Amino acid sequence: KPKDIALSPIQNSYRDKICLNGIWNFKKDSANQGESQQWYNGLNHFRQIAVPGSWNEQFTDMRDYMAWGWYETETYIPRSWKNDKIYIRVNDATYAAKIWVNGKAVGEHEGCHVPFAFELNNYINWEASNRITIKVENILKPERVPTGEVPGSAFGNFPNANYDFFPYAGLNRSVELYSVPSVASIHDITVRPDFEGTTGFMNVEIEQKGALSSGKIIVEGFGKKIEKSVSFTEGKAKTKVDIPDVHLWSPETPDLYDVTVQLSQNGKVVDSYTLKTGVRTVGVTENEILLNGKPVFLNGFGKHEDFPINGRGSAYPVMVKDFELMKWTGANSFRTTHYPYDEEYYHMADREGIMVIGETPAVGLYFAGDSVQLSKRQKTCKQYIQEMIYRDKNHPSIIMWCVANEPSDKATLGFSVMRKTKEEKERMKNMFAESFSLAKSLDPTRLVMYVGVMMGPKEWFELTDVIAINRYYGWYTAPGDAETGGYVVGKEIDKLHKQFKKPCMITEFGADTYPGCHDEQAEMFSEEYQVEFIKAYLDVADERPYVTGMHVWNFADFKTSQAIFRFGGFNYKGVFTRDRKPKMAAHYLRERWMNSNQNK
Ligand code: GCB
Repeated sequence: KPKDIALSPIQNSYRDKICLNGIWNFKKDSANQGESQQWYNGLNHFRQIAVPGSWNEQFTDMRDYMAWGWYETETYIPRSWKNDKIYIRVNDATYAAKIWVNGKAVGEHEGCHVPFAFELNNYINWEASNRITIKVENILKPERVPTGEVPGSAFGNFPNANYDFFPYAGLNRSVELYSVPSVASIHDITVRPDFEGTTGFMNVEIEQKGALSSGKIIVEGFGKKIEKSVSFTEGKAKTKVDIPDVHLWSPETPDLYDVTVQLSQNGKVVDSYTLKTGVRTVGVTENEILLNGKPVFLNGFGKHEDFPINGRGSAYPVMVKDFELMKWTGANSFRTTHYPYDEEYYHMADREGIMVIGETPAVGLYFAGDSVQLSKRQKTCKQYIQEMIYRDKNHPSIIMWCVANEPSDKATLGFSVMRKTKEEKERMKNMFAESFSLAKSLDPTRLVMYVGVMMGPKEWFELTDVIAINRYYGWYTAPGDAETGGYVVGKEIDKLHKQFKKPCMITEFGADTYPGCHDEQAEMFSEEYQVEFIKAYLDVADERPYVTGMHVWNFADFKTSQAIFRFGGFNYKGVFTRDRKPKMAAHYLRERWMNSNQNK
């Protein structure tokens, strides 16, 4: 189980937090000599860096730099925290990080876009300031997830990531210190919602650090306050809260309840944690995805956390604008391609009524490499599933988990395909099946899916709840011929549905479009062609009752590694430009989605 990341830091009468965002000291360590030279005792000849933010965008000499970088800041710890347990939480260090506090090593973590936390009590100076040092590297490797430097990869990218989005490095999200009561503290809360008729249920599981025996759950909202006592055995408690006349969460009514958990000792509250969540169910039939028992159609996008100069760094004005623009187009959903996003995205989605497919960083998984690399990768994929579900499980907006984007049993994408034996293929499917059963066992209340690549193995769809495919007929194949593209995707999806009898989604389809490029006869890269392409695919969906969602690739243009098919270092499949101006296709989607009956 991942450590200490289930509940994000909050402030209330029992808990406190300090956000360390701002300008830090930074030093490049290309030769990886910082540890032997004890840079954790203080950096010298450093530069300034903004946290959060990717280092690749902030300096004139570090765009493609993926090796070691040292971050350093200082902070005092408030005296009021003296009796508390104190933690540091790093919300994203891409890719691997090691932390020192006052020159002492505190902990290490591998993996990007998921938080990690360590207890600091033994490392703190109370009367002086505390030096916090974080060493980060993002060296691309085939055994890492996402993968890079895959031998024989057809991508030909520089930097050599096995995917197209730029491998932005560094502290991309906030770094926080926080305190929790030391006698006992709430460690994890899992709320599994359900309803019957007009009564809602919350099945609540609580874990504490400590050995207190009693606590309370308070569910509050819409003029009601429901309180229930709970008792703990071995630090755990479980109960079911009934909510009469429940307000269900849905895109039309994103209604949220406050769920407060309290721990008490001798009748006195010791710790309290409040989260907002909703009551809704997710299900599936042969043809439909069901939300609260009713079919929903997912209109929306694949996205990226990507913006000029911020790189992959959290940029809340951009996030708010993106929700505005998604709603402006009439979208009701998005997939967190290709990694879990900053937690604020899910809070926004909960409040705005946007349905989310939460995806792990498992992208670029081609089954190249030796068996040691493959098992290491597999372990990381499973770690991500745990960390993501552990962090995000209480968001009603998340209706599906996506365990991987475009994994393939081929050695590389497309060209130099290595022939695999039957046993090898079996082994890959089994590895993949492990991810599905892990996600299902951690969260039986949501759908679990993966996203299939063009020419990828079909038999893996046996594992998924929803058939999701990324298709680019009319772009990478049949270039310039959107009509054929639509025809081919229609034929393929009919076959898939007939074979697997599951609802289908096209999770990516799109055409690179240079903003301002026009043609009276639609031609590739023109705004007209992007509209024609999107129209052809949306028509395919409209004609098929078992198609339950269409996510355009991409919401906005984004930075890529350099490659011959990425002009200027960008993927131009956005319907908005990178600075969020609409292309013709954004207007087209708005016209089409605003007038569509989303629950067809
Ligand atoms: C895909 C990938 C996505 C790429 C996209 C493209 O299938 O999932 O990450 O950006 O194709 O534009 O090639």
